[in-house]
Amino acid sequence: MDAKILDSLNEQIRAELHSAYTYLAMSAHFSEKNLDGFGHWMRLQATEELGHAMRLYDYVLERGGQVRLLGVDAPPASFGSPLEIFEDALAHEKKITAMIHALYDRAREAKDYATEMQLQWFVTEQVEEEDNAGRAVEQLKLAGTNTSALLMLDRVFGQRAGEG
Ligand code: OFO
Repeated sequence: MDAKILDSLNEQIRAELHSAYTYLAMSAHFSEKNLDGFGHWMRLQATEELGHAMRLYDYVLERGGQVRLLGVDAPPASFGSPLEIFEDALAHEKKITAMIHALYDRAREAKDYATEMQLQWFVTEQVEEEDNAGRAVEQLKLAGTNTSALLMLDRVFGQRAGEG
């Protein structure tokens, strides 16, 4: 595999692990605040992110490349309101989408068709990721400062089921 593509894939593994770390920190924060539904949602999201990292990890190995696990930055130690947290999640997903698109471009330029195919799954997944976070932001905006509405959303988010 092209060395630059391999570096970018290892970088993407790091980004997905960082996403998992970030969502796990958000989950812990929500649980500490007794918003267990949002905590559950974030915990599942962290698990999904780990799955994304492992999908790339397996792919690199399958292609005979070297998996290099890079350092993962610590997530923030404190968080704002539920709305601010989901706004951060949406902004984070937009950054991840941009990374995936840049990686896709690189695979195209290198005529690395297998990597391009692999990344197609991620392109589709990012549409869902942004949609999920975006809908949460809009719902939290609707709830505003209404505590009953917030608690109702917490219950709804607590019903999120894991994938597969
Ligand atoms: Fe891996 O999609 Fe979110 O970050």
